[in-house]
Amino acid sequence: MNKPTWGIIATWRMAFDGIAAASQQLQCEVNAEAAVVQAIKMVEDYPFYKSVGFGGLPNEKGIVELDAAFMHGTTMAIGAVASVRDIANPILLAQRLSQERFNSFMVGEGAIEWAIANGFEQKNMLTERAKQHYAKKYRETISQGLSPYSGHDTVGIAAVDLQGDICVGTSTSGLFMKRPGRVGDSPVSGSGYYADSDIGAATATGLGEDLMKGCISYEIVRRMGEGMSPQQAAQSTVNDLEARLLKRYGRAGDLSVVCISKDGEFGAATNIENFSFSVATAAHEPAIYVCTCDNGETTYERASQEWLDAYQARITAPIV
Ligand code: SD4
Repeated sequence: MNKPTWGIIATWRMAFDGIAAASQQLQCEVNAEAAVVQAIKMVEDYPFYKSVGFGGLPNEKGIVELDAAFMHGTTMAIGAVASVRDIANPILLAQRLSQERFNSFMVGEGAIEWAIANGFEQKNMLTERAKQHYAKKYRETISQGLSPYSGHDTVGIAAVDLQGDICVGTSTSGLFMKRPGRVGDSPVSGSGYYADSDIGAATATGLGEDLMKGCISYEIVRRMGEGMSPQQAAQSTVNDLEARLLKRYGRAGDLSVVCISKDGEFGAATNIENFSFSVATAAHEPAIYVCTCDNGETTYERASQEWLDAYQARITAPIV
C-alpha cells in the first residue's frame, strides 16, 4: 500500500490561483471533491477568463451557453450539464447532479429549470467585455468569411487527496461562436474528463469534436492503469489520436491534456504551441508550466515572469 499523498493539476494558467489555494487545503486533508470544485468555481467567477463561466464568450447568437462536469473516481459518480444559460456556477450544478441516481446529465431548458428550482444562483453571464470580444471576432472572421473556431480554453482540474480519493471536473463556454445547442467534450464522460481512484485522472482541452473521437481522457487513464507513467500515457494517447485523425479523418484539431496518478505523479501533452498548465503536489510547489510540442514530444518549462506579465496584460487589455 502506497503512502497517502496529494496533488492537483489543471489545464491552463487560468487555474493557477485555484490550484495554489487548493494545495493548501489538500495538505490539510480537505477532500479532492471540494478542492476541484472550489478551484473551478474560482475560474468561473473571474470575469477576465473569456472561455469559462462569467465573462465566457457567447455562441453565434450572442448567448453564453455553458458546459460543466464532475466525476468522483472512487464511487464513479458523474454529474454534468450542457448548454446552461445564466446559472452562476455550472460546476456546482454538475457536482450536485453527481449525487443523483437518475438525471445526472442534463442539458438546456431542463437543466436550467432544475437549477432554479433547486436554488442555484442565477446570474447574467454575458459581460460587456465578452460582447466586445464577440464584436471584434465577428469583424475579424465571420464578416471576412473565415472560421471563428479557434482560441478556446476549457478549465479541467484533477486532484488526488490524502484519503486516496481522486476527482476531476471541467467547465467551459465551449467553442466561441458555436451554434446554439452545440456541445463539446467537456461535459462528456471519458472525453473531457475521467477519474478512477485506483489509477488516476485525466482531463482535456482543445477541439471537442476531435477529442470526443478518441474518448481521450478515458484512454489516458486506461493506459496509466496498464502501467504507463502519466507522461507516457498522456503523450502516447495524444499522438495516437492525432495520427488516427490525420489518417482517417483528414485533419486533427487542438488536443491538449493533463493527468495525475494516484501516486501524485503528473503528465501533460499537447499538439499545439503555448499550452500551459498549473500543478501542485506534495512533492512539487504550485507552479505554472508552458509546453512546447516538438515532433510528437511535449516538453515544458516553468512560465517566466515575462510570460506571466504578458498573459495578464493580454487578458485585461482594452479590446479594440
Ligand atoms: C469544447 N473542449 O467545447 C472544449 C473547448 C476547449 O480549449 O477546451 N477549449 O470543445
